[in-house]
Amino acid sequence: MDGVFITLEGLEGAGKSTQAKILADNLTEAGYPVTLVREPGGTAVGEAIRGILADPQYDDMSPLTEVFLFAASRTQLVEQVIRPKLGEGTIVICDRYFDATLAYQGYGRGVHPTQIREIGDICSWGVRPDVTFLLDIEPARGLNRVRTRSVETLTKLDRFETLDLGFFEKVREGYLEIAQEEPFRFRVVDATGEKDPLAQRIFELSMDVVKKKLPDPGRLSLGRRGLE
Ligand code: T5A
Repeated sequence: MDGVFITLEGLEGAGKSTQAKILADNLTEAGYPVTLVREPGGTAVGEAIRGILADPQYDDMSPLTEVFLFAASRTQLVEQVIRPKLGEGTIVICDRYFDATLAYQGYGRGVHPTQIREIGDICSWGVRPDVTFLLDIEPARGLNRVRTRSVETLTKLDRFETLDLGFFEKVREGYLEIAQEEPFRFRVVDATGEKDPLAQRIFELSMDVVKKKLPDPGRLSLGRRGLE
């Protein structure tokens, strides 16, 4: 049985992690099996790679090196978690996926999109999201949320969070273009409002996709019980 693959994209501070967690809770409460992962990371190898990518001491990292490191983390995550879980009929929610590489390393850093797509195809094993939420927010507003959190939690900003506004404006433009190219997969949502109404909207839009692919959880559990 095939599961449902949901990804969340957007700039720093857009609220992806917050919304991914709420969506996972809501879908679990609705009775579906759910796995929540993030990129880069989501596996032991991926989290180690995340440490290198986030470390401000590597401010001379070449854009193509970034592409390969994100790709390495993704390969591990797809092989170890995403593909097996989808194979079991689980809903997999991933906080960022291959669109982030196109937006950040492509539009932001200037790596050629053909190179990114070729590497992306290899590292994702052809596993594509069923639906992708682009949480759209003005860069300054998103970064403001992240900087406020950094002060409140006494955590340092990572290598990306210290980049200038111009970089994030290019990334945002890139995301919006990518979304326009694939209107059937993308749902662009305004991320500037309150958390709860946004969470409700994302849940409803997710359910439209989930209901088309998975049996309703009532029947799912009856079927399972029947097999015991
Ligand atoms: N990257 C990643 C690439 O360059 N290429 C790639 O291929 C990939 C996969 C990852 C970095 O790597 C880059 C992109 C990133 O720069 P990360 O730490 O995972 O680093 O970065 P983000 O995914 O951007 O995580 P953030 O935490 O910065 O942003 P989120 O997840 O969008 O925001 P969230 O939910 O953590 O919320 C941030 C703050 O805002 C508040 C939250 O409480 C929190 O304090 N908040 C709201 N406040 C007001 N209203 C709302 N609606 C709010 N929603 C959340």
